[in-house]
Amino acid sequence: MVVLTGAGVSAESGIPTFRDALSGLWARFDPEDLATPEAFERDPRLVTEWYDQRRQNCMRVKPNRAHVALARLQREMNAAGRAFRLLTQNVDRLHQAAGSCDVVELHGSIMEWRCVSCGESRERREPSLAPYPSRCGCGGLLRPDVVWFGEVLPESAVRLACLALEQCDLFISVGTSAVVYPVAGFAHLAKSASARTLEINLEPTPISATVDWLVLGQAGCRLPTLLQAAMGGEPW
Ligand code: BV8
Repeated sequence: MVVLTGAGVSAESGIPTFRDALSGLWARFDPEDLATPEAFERDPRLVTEWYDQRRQNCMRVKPNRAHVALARLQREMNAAGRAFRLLTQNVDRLHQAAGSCDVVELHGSIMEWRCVSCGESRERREPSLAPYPSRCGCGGLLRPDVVWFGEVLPESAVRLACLALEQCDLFISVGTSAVVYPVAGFAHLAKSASARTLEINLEPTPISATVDWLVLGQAGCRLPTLLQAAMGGEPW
């Protein structure tokens, strides 16, 4: 079993989805304005401020029922000797906070920051990375260790994801708009490997016509209900 998650899984924890993250103060920007190497080059102060504010929000919130259900699903699948892999586009590390292991972070993590001068990369849990632009102890500029538009995904993450997709017999996509490549193509990859495919989302997406089952609703509600029906046991 392979589960792919997007920002919709973290929405009920209080993390704006990627496209909602550009509402309010940031509404006048679009992803290309902030989540690209060019934007960082052009205005490192603006970009590091936006990412640090998102990082701070990630440290304030807790995993929701969808994260908890996916962590339990992994435990139950492993206990039954079945293969399970969780792939996420999310950069918030809430899956790990809920107890999921070996999570494949396809787009990196907003909790990890890298110095563009000395290359030091580590998790940053301090309250703030101000003053902006955020700087390393060596004086170099810090950037979030996420994959920006126009950047390639981590080779190890892509390799693990492709291996899992080639071998899976059930692929579940939860809370992603399925518009960002190459991850948006994963449902097709699973299907071409003869896996059955299921999507959970608030609304249809470009993969909805491809999947075998589309379940509309909130991930924090639909996922536990589905797993209760499929796996039984204690309420999910
Ligand atoms: C690459 C990290 C090679 C940063 C992110 C033309 C065609 C095809 C591809 C391209 C193209 N032009 C350019 C490209 C490539 C580009 C791309 O796909 N662009 C798109 C916009 C067309 N991709 C790339 O650049 C990738 N790299 O291809 O490298 C290359 C190199 C050079 C040149 C070309 C190619 C890198 C992409 C990674 C970008 N980084 N994140 C950060 O977080 O700031 S992507 C960002 O959007 C998110 O991280 C996430 O991964 C992605 C998708 O967002 P979602 O997670 O789906 O969130 P979204 O808000 O969109 O949707 C939320 C969904 O949840 C909605 O459907 C909503 O209904 C649902 N929902 C909400 N609440 C709930 C819910 N569902 C259930 N329950 C709820 N409660």
